[in-house]
Amino acid sequence: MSKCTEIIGKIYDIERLQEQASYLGDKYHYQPGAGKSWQGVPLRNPTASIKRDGIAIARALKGWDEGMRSCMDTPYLEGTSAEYIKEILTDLAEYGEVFLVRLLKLMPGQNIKAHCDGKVFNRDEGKIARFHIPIITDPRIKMFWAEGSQRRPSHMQEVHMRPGQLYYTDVSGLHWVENPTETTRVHLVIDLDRSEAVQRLLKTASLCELVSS
Ligand SMILES: O=C(O)CCC(=O)C(=O)O
Repeated sequence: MSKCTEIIGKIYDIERLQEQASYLGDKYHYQPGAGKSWQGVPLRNPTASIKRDGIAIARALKGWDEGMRSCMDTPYLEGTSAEYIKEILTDLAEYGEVFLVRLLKLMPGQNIKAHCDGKVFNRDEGKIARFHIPIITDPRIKMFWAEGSQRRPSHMQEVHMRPGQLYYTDVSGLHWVENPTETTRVHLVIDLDRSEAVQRLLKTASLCELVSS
């Protein structure tokens, strides 16, 4: 089964998204353990904290019921500056409860190291479905999935996610991101309850091309 799925018909206004991301751009915080190369702006988390987002995320992932289900808007989602992002979240809330929401920024020439986020994100039996909406990207920036090891994978998938389009990603297995360009990649990353409506949405979606297997 594909690890990445493009959701047909879910395309958002890229100009409005870019405008909001540029307003929020100077509010980036470090992602836990990722140094300065990969940064995030917390938009929803279990403490509504903008300063201790790493701890809030850890809490969310630890006990998904108490953690994820208690996610709240942070101050960055207040006011008109994030109005369009809020519209998108309202649209997606029709499918499943909205948990953690972040703007994630990967610096030029930087990679997100290979890692697994756990069974809770599994496409078939997980409890959380992770979606991406790319806001700023370049066709050369790709996300990879591998079965087995990164160096000697038995299966591999490589996907460029196009701006403004909604994607589902299964981050339960080994995955990583490579940005070999001069562009700072910015994605809106949204975790939803893997409800029955979300599962139906995934069935009507197109599978991203498998480039090697
Ligand atoms: O693409 C991103 O910024 C994050 C991807 C990732 O590694 C994850 O969701 O765990």
